[in-house]
Amino acid sequence: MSCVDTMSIFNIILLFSWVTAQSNTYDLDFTSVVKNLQDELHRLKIQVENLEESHKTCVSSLKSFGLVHRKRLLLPENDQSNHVAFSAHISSGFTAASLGKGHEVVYDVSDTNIGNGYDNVTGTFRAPSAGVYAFTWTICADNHGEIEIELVINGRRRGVSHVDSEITNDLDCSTAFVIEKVSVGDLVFIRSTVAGEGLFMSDGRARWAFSGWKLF
Ligand SMILES: *[C@@H]1O[C@H](CO)[C@@H](O)[C@H](O)[C@H]1NC(C)=O
Ligand SMILES: [Ca+2]
Repeated sequence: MSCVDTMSIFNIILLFSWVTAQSNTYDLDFTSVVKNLQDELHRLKIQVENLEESHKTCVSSLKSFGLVHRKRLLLPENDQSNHVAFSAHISSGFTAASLGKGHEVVYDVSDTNIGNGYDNVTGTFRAPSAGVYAFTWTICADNHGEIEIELVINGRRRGVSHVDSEITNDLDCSTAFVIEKVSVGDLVFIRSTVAGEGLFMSDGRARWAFSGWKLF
Protein backbone atom coordinates (compact mmCIF):
# COMPACT_ATOMS: atom_id res chain seq x y z
CA MET A 1 0.00 0.00 0.00
CA SER A 2 1.31 3.44 -0.84
CA CYS A 3 0.85 6.61 1.16
CA VAL A 4 -1.21 9.48 -0.21
CA ASP A 5 1.04 12.30 -1.31
CA THR A 6 0.16 15.13 1.06
CA MET A 7 1.26 17.64 -1.62
CA SER A 8 -1.62 16.57 -3.82
CA ILE A 9 -4.02 17.40 -0.96
CA PHE A 10 -2.43 20.84 -0.66
CA ASN A 11 -2.77 21.39 -4.41
CA ILE A 12 -6.45 20.49 -4.26
CA ILE A 13 -6.99 22.82 -1.31
CA LEU A 14 -5.29 25.63 -3.27
CA LEU A 15 -7.50 24.98 -6.28
CA PHE A 16 -10.50 24.78 -3.95
CA SER A 17 -9.69 28.27 -2.55
CA TRP A 18 -9.18 29.64 -6.06
CA VAL A 19 -12.49 28.22 -7.27
CA THR A 20 -14.28 29.71 -4.23
CA ALA A 21 -12.69 33.12 -4.89
CA GLN A 22 -13.61 33.01 -8.58
CA SER A 23 -17.27 32.07 -7.97
CA ASN A 24 -17.61 35.01 -5.54
CA THR A 25 -16.37 37.62 -8.05
CA TYR A 26 -18.32 36.56 -11.18
CA ASP A 27 -21.56 38.49 -11.69
CA LEU A 28 -24.93 37.04 -12.78
CA ASP A 29 -24.07 37.23 -16.53
CA PHE A 30 -21.72 34.35 -15.97
CA THR A 31 -24.29 32.02 -14.44
CA SER A 32 -23.21 29.05 -16.56
CA VAL A 33 -19.57 29.63 -15.74
CA VAL A 34 -20.42 29.74 -12.06
CA LYS A 35 -22.49 26.55 -12.43
CA ASN A 36 -19.52 24.77 -14.06
CA LEU A 37 -17.23 25.95 -11.32
CA GLN A 38 -19.64 24.77 -8.65
CA ASP A 39 -19.78 21.35 -10.29
CA GLU A 40 -16.01 21.25 -10.40
CA LEU A 41 -15.89 22.35 -6.77
CA HIS A 42 -18.24 19.55 -5.77
CA ARG A 43 -16.09 17.01 -7.63
CA LEU A 44 -12.95 18.28 -5.89
CA LYS A 45 -14.61 18.16 -2.48
CA ILE A 46 -15.37 14.49 -2.98
CA GLN A 47 -11.80 13.88 -4.17
CA VAL A 48 -10.38 15.60 -1.06
CA GLU A 49 -12.63 13.49 1.18
CA ASN A 50 -11.47 10.32 -0.54
CA LEU A 51 -7.81 11.35 -0.19
CA GLU A 52 -8.26 12.15 3.50
CA GLU A 53 -9.86 8.77 4.04
CA SER A 54 -7.06 6.83 2.32
CA HIS A 55 -4.42 8.95 4.11
CA LYS A 56 -5.99 7.96 7.47
CA THR A 57 -5.95 4.28 6.47
CA CYS A 58 -2.33 4.60 5.37
CA VAL A 59 -1.17 6.24 8.65
CA SER A 60 -2.98 3.68 10.82
CA SER A 61 -1.50 0.75 8.90
CA LEU A 62 2.02 2.28 9.31
CA LYS A 63 1.41 2.54 13.07
CA SER A 64 0.31 -1.08 13.21
CA PHE A 65 3.81 -2.13 12.03
CA GLY A 66 4.97 -1.29 15.56
CA LEU A 67 7.89 0.66 17.02
CA VAL A 68 10.72 -1.29 15.32
CA HIS A 69 9.29 -0.86 11.84
CA ARG A 70 8.54 2.80 12.39
CA LYS A 71 12.12 3.36 13.55
CA ARG A 72 13.46 1.60 10.46
CA LEU A 73 11.37 3.80 8.20
CA LEU A 74 12.82 6.92 9.83
CA LEU A 75 16.40 5.66 10.15
CA PRO A 76 17.74 3.48 7.34
CA GLU A 77 19.80 0.51 8.54
CA ASN A 78 22.87 1.72 6.66
CA ASP A 79 22.88 5.06 8.54
CA GLN A 80 26.01 4.73 10.69
CA SER A 81 26.66 8.47 11.07
CA ASN A 82 26.04 8.23 14.80
CA HIS A 83 27.95 5.02 15.50
CA VAL A 84 31.15 5.26 17.55
CA ALA A 85 33.34 2.38 18.74
CA PHE A 86 37.09 1.98 19.01
CA SER A 87 39.48 -0.63 20.33
CA ALA A 88 43.27 -0.46 20.28
CA HIS A 89 46.23 -2.25 21.85
CA ILE A 90 49.99 -1.89 22.31
CA SER A 91 51.95 -4.12 19.92
CA SER A 92 54.84 -5.14 22.21
CA GLY A 93 56.09 -5.13 25.80
CA PHE A 94 57.93 -2.08 27.16
CA THR A 95 59.78 -0.77 30.19
CA ALA A 96 58.63 1.69 32.86
CA ALA A 97 61.52 3.95 31.85
CA SER A 98 60.19 4.24 28.28
CA LEU A 99 56.79 5.45 29.50
CA GLY A 100 57.79 7.66 32.43
CA LYS A 101 55.53 9.70 34.70
CA GLY A 102 52.58 11.78 33.49
CA HIS A 103 52.83 10.49 29.91
CA GLU A 104 49.99 9.52 27.61
CA VAL A 105 49.86 5.84 26.69
CA VAL A 106 49.85 5.26 22.94
CA TYR A 107 47.99 2.15 21.79
CA ASP A 108 49.63 1.89 18.39
CA VAL A 109 47.40 -0.76 16.80
CA SER A 110 43.81 0.22 16.01
CA ASP A 111 41.64 -2.91 16.01
CA THR A 112 38.36 -1.06 15.53
CA ASN A 113 37.84 2.62 14.83
CA ILE A 114 34.23 3.28 13.78
CA GLY A 115 33.69 7.03 13.66
CA ASN A 116 37.48 7.65 13.43
CA GLY A 117 37.61 9.10 16.95
CA TYR A 118 40.78 7.26 18.03
CA ASP A 119 44.25 8.43 16.98
CA ASN A 120 46.85 5.61 17.11
CA VAL A 121 49.75 8.12 16.91
CA THR A 122 48.83 10.27 19.94
CA GLY A 123 46.71 7.72 21.86
CA THR A 124 43.86 10.22 22.22
CA PHE A 125 40.21 9.52 21.52
CA ARG A 126 38.28 12.60 20.41
CA ALA A 127 34.49 12.11 20.72
CA PRO A 128 32.96 12.52 17.21
CA SER A 129 29.51 13.07 18.80
CA ALA A 130 28.00 13.79 22.19
CA GLY A 131 26.53 10.97 24.28
CA VAL A 132 27.03 8.49 27.07
CA TYR A 133 30.17 6.43 26.44
CA ALA A 134 31.74 3.35 28.00
CA PHE A 135 35.55 3.18 28.32
CA THR A 136 37.67 0.25 29.39
CA TRP A 137 41.42 -0.30 29.59
CA THR A 138 43.74 -3.09 30.58
CA ILE A 139 47.29 -2.81 31.93
CA CYS A 140 49.70 -5.72 32.48
CA ALA A 141 52.84 -5.84 34.61
CA ASP A 142 55.63 -8.25 33.69
CA ASN A 143 58.79 -8.93 35.77
CA HIS A 144 58.97 -6.48 38.72
CA GLY A 145 56.55 -4.23 36.92
CA GLU A 146 54.47 -1.66 38.76
CA ILE A 147 52.47 1.30 37.55
CA GLU A 148 49.41 3.40 38.19
CA ILE A 149 47.33 4.55 35.24
CA GLU A 150 44.46 7.04 35.00
CA LEU A 151 41.69 7.67 32.48
CA VAL A 152 41.59 11.36 31.61
CA ILE A 153 38.51 13.05 30.11
CA ASN A 154 38.94 16.72 29.31
CA GLY A 155 41.89 17.02 31.68
CA ARG A 156 40.07 15.40 34.62
CA ARG A 157 40.80 12.02 36.17
CA ARG A 158 37.75 9.82 35.60
CA GLY A 159 39.22 6.42 36.44
CA VAL A 160 42.36 4.82 37.87
CA SER A 161 43.98 1.38 38.06
CA HIS A 162 47.18 -0.11 39.41
CA VAL A 163 49.28 -3.23 38.78
CA ASP A 164 52.22 -4.49 40.79
CA SER A 165 54.13 -7.65 39.95
CA GLU A 166 57.03 -7.93 42.39
CA ILE A 167 58.26 -11.41 41.53
CA THR A 168 60.24 -12.48 38.44
CA ASN A 169 58.05 -14.41 35.96
CA ASP A 170 54.98 -13.09 37.74
CA LEU A 171 52.23 -11.48 35.69
CA ASP A 172 49.58 -9.13 36.95
CA CYS A 173 46.88 -7.52 34.80
CA SER A 174 44.15 -5.08 35.71
CA THR A 175 41.07 -3.99 33.76
CA ALA A 176 39.01 -0.94 34.64
CA PHE A 177 35.70 0.36 33.33
CA VAL A 178 34.08 3.78 33.31
CA ILE A 179 30.82 5.15 31.89
CA GLU A 180 30.81 8.87 31.25
CA LYS A 181 28.70 11.49 29.52
CA VAL A 182 30.86 13.31 26.98
CA SER A 183 30.38 16.25 24.65
CA VAL A 184 31.41 16.38 21.01
CA GLY A 185 35.17 17.04 20.75
CA ASP A 186 35.94 15.89 24.30
CA LEU A 187 39.43 14.37 24.61
CA VAL A 188 39.85 11.00 26.32
CA PHE A 189 43.15 9.20 26.96
CA ILE A 190 45.11 6.99 29.35
CA ARG A 191 48.08 8.44 31.28
CA SER A 192 50.69 7.23 33.75
CA THR A 193 50.50 8.95 37.13
CA VAL A 194 53.80 7.62 38.48
CA ALA A 195 57.20 6.75 36.99
CA GLY A 196 56.56 3.05 37.55
CA GLU A 197 59.15 0.32 37.62
CA GLY A 198 60.17 -2.86 35.81
CA LEU A 199 58.60 -4.38 32.72
CA PHE A 200 55.14 -4.37 31.18
CA MET A 201 53.72 -7.17 29.11
CA SER A 202 51.83 -6.57 25.87
CA ASP A 203 52.03 -9.59 23.60
CA GLY A 204 50.23 -12.81 22.66
CA ARG A 205 49.72 -13.77 26.31
CA ALA A 206 48.33 -10.51 27.72
CA ARG A 207 48.28 -6.97 26.43
CA TRP A 208 47.57 -3.33 27.15
CA ALA A 209 44.34 -2.25 25.50
CA PHE A 210 42.02 0.74 25.41
CA SER A 211 38.43 0.63 24.12
CA GLY A 212 35.44 2.91 24.08
CA TRP A 213 31.98 3.00 22.54
CA LYS A 214 28.92 5.15 22.52
CA LEU A 215 25.99 3.65 24.42
CA PHE A 216 23.37 6.21 23.32
C1 LIG B 1 46.79 3.68 12.56
O1 LIG B 1 45.76 4.54 12.11
C2 LIG B 1 45.79 4.76 10.72
C3 LIG B 1 44.79 5.84 10.41
O2 LIG B 1 43.52 5.50 10.89
C4 LIG B 1 45.50 3.46 10.01
O3 LIG B 1 45.52 3.66 8.63
C5 LIG B 1 46.55 2.45 10.41
O4 LIG B 1 46.24 1.20 9.85
C6 LIG B 1 46.64 2.33 11.92
N1 LIG B 1 47.77 1.48 12.24
C7 LIG B 1 47.64 0.37 12.95
C8 LIG B 1 48.90 -0.41 13.15
O5 LIG B 1 46.58 0.01 13.42
CA1 LIG C 1 56.29 -2.45 43.81
